Formats: sequence, structure tokens, C-alpha cells
Amino acid sequence: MLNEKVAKILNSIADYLEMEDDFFRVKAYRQAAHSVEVLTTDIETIHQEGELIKLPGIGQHIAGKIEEIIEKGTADFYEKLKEKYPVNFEELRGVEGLGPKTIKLLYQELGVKNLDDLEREAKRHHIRRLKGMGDKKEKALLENIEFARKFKKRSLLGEVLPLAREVKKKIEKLSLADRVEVAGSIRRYKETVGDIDILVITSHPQEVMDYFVSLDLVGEIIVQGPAKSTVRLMGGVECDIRVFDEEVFGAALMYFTGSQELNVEMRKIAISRGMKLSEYGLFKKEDRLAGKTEREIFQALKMDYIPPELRENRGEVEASRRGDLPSLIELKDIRGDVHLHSKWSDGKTGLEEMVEGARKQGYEYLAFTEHTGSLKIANGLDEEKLMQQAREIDHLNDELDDISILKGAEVNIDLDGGLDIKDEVLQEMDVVIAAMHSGLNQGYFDLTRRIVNAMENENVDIIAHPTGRKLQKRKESEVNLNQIFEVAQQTGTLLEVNSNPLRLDLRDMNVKRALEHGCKLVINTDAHSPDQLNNIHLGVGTARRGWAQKKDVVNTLPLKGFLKALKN
Ligand code: DGT
Ligand code: CA
Ligand code: CA
Repeated sequence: MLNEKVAKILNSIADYLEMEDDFFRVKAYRQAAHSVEVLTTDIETIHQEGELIKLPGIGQHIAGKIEEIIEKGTADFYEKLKEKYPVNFEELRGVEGLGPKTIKLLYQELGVKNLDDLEREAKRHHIRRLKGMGDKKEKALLENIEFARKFKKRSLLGEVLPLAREVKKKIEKLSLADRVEVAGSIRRYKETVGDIDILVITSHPQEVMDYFVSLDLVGEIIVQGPAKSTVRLMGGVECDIRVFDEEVFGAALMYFTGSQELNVEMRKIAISRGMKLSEYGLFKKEDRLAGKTEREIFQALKMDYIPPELRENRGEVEASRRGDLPSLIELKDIRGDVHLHSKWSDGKTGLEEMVEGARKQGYEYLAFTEHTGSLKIANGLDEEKLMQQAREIDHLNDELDDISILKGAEVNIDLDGGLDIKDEVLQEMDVVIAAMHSGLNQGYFDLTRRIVNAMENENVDIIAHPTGRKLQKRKESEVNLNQIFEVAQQTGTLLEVNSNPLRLDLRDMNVKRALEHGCKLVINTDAHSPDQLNNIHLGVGTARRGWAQKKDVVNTLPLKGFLKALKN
């Protein structure tokens, strides 16, 4: 957890330095933050062994800052920067289109420190007058503020899940609890999370609670009691912990996993059978019929077990009663990740490191799909560079016998639906992904036509992050999804479930709709560094929430079958 805190502060320092135009140091701090982020050991241990400066990108200077953070919880340099720019960075960065430079401009020219200030100045039309802004940008900012505000109170699953698992692990390590489970929206893999819910079986509730509230990652205690405590964790998210007896744990787990909508339905079903369901069990009169496990409760209600990801009262209750629930795809079914970036475009490492990362996941194959030509900010490759990379991949493949590297590209769909790489070159690739990265504010018909055009190109295998949304930042592009799903099905174009914590696109309900149209899916991470390959569970969770089965997802196939499932 300390690792995360250190990385966060280093990244914040980089943000401030970006405001100062000190790009040399920005780069140094970003690199250092990344080195810490990807560590698999505790940074405190590395520090104690005097090995901080051996980490890539960490010299004497930054090592000194890390030391300060480990010892004092912060660094003077960081505190001074915060004083110089007393803006709520986190809040403002949550608004799409606001980077450090614009935040600085807004602060210095208009005194904007937070969302409220920003909104006020935009409404007074003060922002359009600033250098490089204009009325279009001002209008877009206003829309984005509204969006950022609406979602401010919820956190991304991808950020909160590791925290929840950390708390669980710590309590398990204490060895006073017989069982610890994360329940609530996290267990359902909902894309954003209001708070963390943890359930514990223990015969030492007092000690467990004392320990819980004293954890390093706890920022503030809100309530502490022997049956329930609530704290605010360091990052700001709240965490509830509740203690139950073994005899009722299944009932409690079911109740606190929710969703509330499902709970209501379940209770009705119990009542219709002359029973009563609560977090303490399933009762007939005073007798507890079931409660120890979720399974025995479902069974007693003549229902099939409903996996947590489906518990949203979206048809799963009926399906469960009919014995008609899908057998959902599982993490272990994934055999390859075919949307990856390396240093060739805007990734963080070379090819080998990514291959090693894929090997650690136990994959049979992976594909490099770098950004192409027109995406200058992402260091897009042209035809020549792509072919050069393809040759390097050939060399690497010659050396490997346990995993196969596929050649690919993530080409841009231009404003008319054309691609920015010639067909002759695309034909040489194993996996061609097409995606929209610009012109996302075009209208409904134009956006739809662009995607349809791309799918009609016989070289395009996959549409990446089809709706272009970024959670809490940019809403889904308004496109005709029914038409897109139809054309995807007809042309055999795969639709991606992108596992990036900010995207999860297609989202759950759109996965379900796509499957109803007979589309096939591919679940990728879009990783820009080896550690991001770990995000795959977020994509799988999203696909499960969309009722996806193994047969719906082509990268569950062995390499040969996977290649056959592509267009050419
Ligand atoms: P969140 O935290 O907003 O992301 O969503 P949840 O689902 O984790 O909701 P939370 O933390 O308020 O409560 C956890 C579960 O407890 C919820 O999924 C269902 C159950 N629950 C909480 N309050 C109620 C209630 O008033 N009625 C019913 N039926 N269930 C409730
Ligand atoms: Ca919750
Ligand atoms: Ca809660």
C-alpha cells in the first residue's frame, strides 16, 4: 500500500512540475512513479536495504524524496508545490480536457481552485477569453464538469478492488478470523463502487475490529463497534466491515452482495413459498431452513446458484428458476491477449517485457497492436515501421517455443471511416484492430457510419473500445449500436471488451445486447505495460455481467482456432 502512496505522490509532483514547464523533471518523476507502481516487493523493504537507487529511473535525488515519504508520509518539495498551487488537482483532473497546463492557466488567470470555481467561471464566459480556449472549449468544459460531478462520489472498480483485497488479506493474516469475504458491488464486479463491504466470521470480533481500524490504509474512523465498523480509507473510499456467525454467513453474504434489487426479488420468492429471507437466514416460522451458504439458500428456494456478477435483477432470477442460467466465461478460459502496446508506439516497455508479462498470465499467444500513422500523440507507426516491427516479431518467434507473438496494429478510423494504413500492409498482419481516437464529437450518423465502414473492410478483425467512453470522464459515443451489432455479426468482425479500468467498453449491458445479435467478442487489456496485463479480470468480470460464455469469446480458443475465428 505504501508503494501506491509513494507512486501517487511522485505522480502528483510530476503534475505540478508540468505546470512549471519543467519537462525534464516531469519525465524523471513519471518514470520513477512507474518504477514504484510496477514493484512486486514492498518499497519500505527496498529502502531498508538501501536499494532504492537500483530501481530503474530512480537516482539519488528522487530516492531522497521517496525516503522522506516513507519516513514522514510526505516530502517537503511536494508540500511546497501544493502550497504554490493550492488547487484541488484530483478534482480538476477528473474533468476531461483539463491537464496541468490548463489548470495552471485557470488558476493564475481566474483563481480557479476546484470544480465549483471552474463552473462559475465557465458560466460567466470568462474561460473562452483565455489564450487557447475559445467558446467551443468553454462549452465542452461545462458539459464535462457536469459529468465529473455526477460521478465524483463513486470510485472505479479497478482502483478499489485492489484496496478491498488488501484489507481482506491483512485481516486474514491476523489469523483471528475464520473467513473474510468482500461483498457488495465489488463482488458483483460493478464498474464503479460506492463503498467497500467486507464480511467476517470470527469469535474475536473486538480484536478484529481494533486491528481493522488501526490499519495503515485507514485514514479516518467513522464508527467502531463489535458487529460493524466503518472507516474512510486513505484514498477517500469508505469501507464497512461486519461480523457474522458461521451459521448465517451465507445469508449475510447474499444480502450484502446485493444488489438491493435482487434482494427485493429474493425476499418475494421466499414469501411466495411461505418463508422469510433476511441477512440471518431463510426461515419457516422460527426455523432456520438455510443460511450457512448461499448455495443452500438458493437450493431451498428451488433456484440455481446465481453468480454474483448476474445479481442485478435483469432476468437472472427467472433464468435461475427455469434452470436456464448461462455458464459464464471464467478468467482461466482466456488464452491470449491481442491488444497490446510497446515502446514502438506509446507503451512503456520493449516487446520482450510484454511477452514475459503474457507468459506470467499463462497465455499461449499475444498480439502487438501499436497505434498507427495519424495518431501522432501516441507515436503512431507508419507502414514501414509496422513492417519493421513485424520482422522483429518474426525473430523473436524463432526463439520462442512456449508462446506465440502475433503481428498486428490498432489502426485509426478516420473521419470518413477510412483507415490510416494501406490494405496491402494490413493483409500482412495477423490481427487488425480498428478504433476511433479522434472526431468523437461527430454526430450519430457519422460516427455509426465510420465504424460500419471499418467493419466492412475485410482486413479489420476487431473494433476496439467500440463506444469510446471513459468512465466518469467521457460518455459513450452516441452511435447506432443495433446497426453496429448487426454489421459486426454479418461481417464477422469481433467486438472488444476492453479491460482498461477507465473503459470497460463494451460495458455489461452492451455485451448482452451484442450477444443477443449473435456477435462474437474478444477480451483484451490494451496494456501499455506488463503490469496492466493483470487488468484482464476486469474485462472478464464485465463480460460475465453481460452474460458472456466461453463460446462467445474468441480468445478463449487455442491459437489455431483463434486465428481461424478472425476474418482472413
Ligand atoms: P455501492 O456500494 O453503491 O457500489 O453498491 P452496493 O451494492 O455495494 O450497496 P451498499 O454498499 O449500499 O450495500 C451493500 C448491499 O447490501 C447491497 O448491494 C444490498 C444490501 N442492502 C443495503 N441496503 C439495503 C436495503 O435497504 N434493502 C435491501 N434489500 N438491501 C440492502
Ligand atoms: Ca458497497
Ligand atoms: Ca456499504
